[in-house]
Amino acid sequence: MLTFYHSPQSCSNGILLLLHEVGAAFETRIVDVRAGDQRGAAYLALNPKGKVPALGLEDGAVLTEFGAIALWLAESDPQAGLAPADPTERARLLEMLDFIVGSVHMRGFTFDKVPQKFLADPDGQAALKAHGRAEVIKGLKVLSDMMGDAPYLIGRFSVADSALFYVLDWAVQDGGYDVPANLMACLKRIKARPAYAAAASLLSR
Ligand SMILES: N[C@@H](CCC(=O)N[C@@H](CS)C(=O)NCC(=O)O)C(=O)O
Repeated sequence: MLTFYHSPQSCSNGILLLLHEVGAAFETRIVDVRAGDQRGAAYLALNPKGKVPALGLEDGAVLTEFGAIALWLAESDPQAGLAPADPTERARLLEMLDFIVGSVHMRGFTFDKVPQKFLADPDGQAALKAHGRAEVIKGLKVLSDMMGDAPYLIGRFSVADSALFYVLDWAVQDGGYDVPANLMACLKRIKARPAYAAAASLLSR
């Protein structure tokens, strides 16, 4: 059985969705990042990065980083078709995944949501927040253009959409962002998937 370290409403929502997409057997341990659980000694002993998501494997190893966990889950169930085998298609998938997590999330939402983590000065925080919001807006436009008329980022549901899912949810719920129509339609599609219904009770607090 896998052990999933999760904070509802955080980026680990995307991994929760994937765990259900592949029908994994797992137990969930809540690590409430708003309460600071990720900085507790017990959690740091298993993930010194002090972040969620993390995934404990059956042999005791612990995987961290959204992209690594997402690809591991895709490989655990090749039949689910969550990551293409073709090298170029796979590189495109990684390109999207990395852009969503590394840029839209880390350089956009992180600065928008928690500028106080980086700067004490209120004016500096306001500037950082504005920078984060501009990065999110730019990122959503890039993703919208990449998706075009397709139903999902690479045409069919993939691990890239699990990352898209959590950033779109943030954009709609906390951010008041003007989300492009094709991305909104994709979010609606993701929420109509059985995995979303299965995950629902642990997606929010
Ligand atoms: N690069 C990491 C980022 C993970 C991350 O930033 N997680 C946030 C929640 S969305 C977190 O754990 N924040 C707690 C903290 O930074 O103290 C990944 O890809 O998994």
